Amino acid sequence: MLTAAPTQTDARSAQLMALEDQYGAHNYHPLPVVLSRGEGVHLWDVEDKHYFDFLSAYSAVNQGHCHPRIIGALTEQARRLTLTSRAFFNDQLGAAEKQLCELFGYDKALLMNSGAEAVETALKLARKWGYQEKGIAPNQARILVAEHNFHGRTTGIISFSTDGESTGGFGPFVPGYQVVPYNDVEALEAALADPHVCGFLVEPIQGEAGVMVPAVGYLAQAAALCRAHNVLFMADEIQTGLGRTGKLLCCDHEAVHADILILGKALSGGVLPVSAVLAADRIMLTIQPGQHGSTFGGNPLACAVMRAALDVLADENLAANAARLGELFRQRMRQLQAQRPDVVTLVRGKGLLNAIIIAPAADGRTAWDVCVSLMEAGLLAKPTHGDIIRFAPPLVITEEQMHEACDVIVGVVMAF
Ligand code: IF1
Repeated sequence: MLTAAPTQTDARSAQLMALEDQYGAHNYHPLPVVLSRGEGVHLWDVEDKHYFDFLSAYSAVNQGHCHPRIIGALTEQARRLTLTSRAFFNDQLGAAEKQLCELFGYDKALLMNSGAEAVETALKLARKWGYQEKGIAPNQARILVAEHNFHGRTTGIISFSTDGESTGGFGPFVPGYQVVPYNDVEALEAALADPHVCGFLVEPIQGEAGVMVPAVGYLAQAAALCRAHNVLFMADEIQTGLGRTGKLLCCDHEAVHADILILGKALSGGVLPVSAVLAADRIMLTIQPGQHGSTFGGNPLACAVMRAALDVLADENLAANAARLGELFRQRMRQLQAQRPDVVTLVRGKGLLNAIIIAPAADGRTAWDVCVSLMEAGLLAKPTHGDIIRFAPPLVITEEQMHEACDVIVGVVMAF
């Protein structure tokens, strides 16, 4: 592990943090580290100090930082054609849509940019289908969402958030949503009785809520109930998809084929924003030309990058690697929990989407302080909701790197 001794260029980090503080909106509270280079599971800050990346930009960098095949596709396409708008055809989009549809088993794909845009697209699509195919009265469509959901930050999406931090001061909100408890089949079945319901939007594992893994069978039962009530099962796999939980999709653990599949983040290997909504013709073709779109949606550059990112996932068997090394990680964390139950109270996750719960120390130290100590020891992770630390390294991590990173985590926690 490369670690440089503190030098006067530490001032460089401070200078760059001050720039962001003075000229940037204060909509984040980052850990005090200024990154300047990435490769695979490795990051280096401006003082050339090395870190293991255990956040992967919230699962956008599954293929590892600056993967050469993806960067190659980016630079090759960037020299030819980056954007035409969808006013015209381009020579990258059709092949990219075909690759998506064949890989995930759908008739049609609609490409957008951010994850939130894909979620908004899915919501509009479910409503359109509800009116046109299910016969719901105009403007009466309802969409069910889970308590503690996170699907993005637009005013439309926070309209159904149950998190005060996400909603406070941003009203008024978009109507037509009903919240049901997560991981509760009976509550979902009761809510599905409403004939105005056209869709159920759910994360197969709730990431932001703290890597909440539902009971085995929940997804399969939820999908079956939706089908029985002629309601679209909509899986938001923006964070859990693309190998992160040890299968291509988290829904694959229960052989659930969502009516509407939502992808983002690692769809581009973290190189640029690409998101997608996939569905059968009976659903997707309810949107007619001119009824939805986006300037950059489906641009040639994004398509070339996405195709390389999907190839890397498959060719390097990243889902299988995530399954194997995720087991190893949880095993090491459970050993640590046994040694320091006063600090680590719970370990949970699937594949390489994991979290540990940190008990607040008597002196008030929290998960944030653990993350600062981890940063000083050369590993980057971020707390969520105060006492939970999410660990999500790129899926390219090797067994040796996993042990080395776990040694760092163990060292920090044992010293707590
Ligand atoms: C932030 C959270 C994670 C997502 C799911 C849609 C989106 C996200 C399941 C929207 C985005 C990001 C957003 C980013 C931090 C990160 C995050 F902490 F916010 F909640 F991962 F858990 N569905 N999640 O996780 O995709 O529009 O961002 O491309 O807002 O701080 P996006």
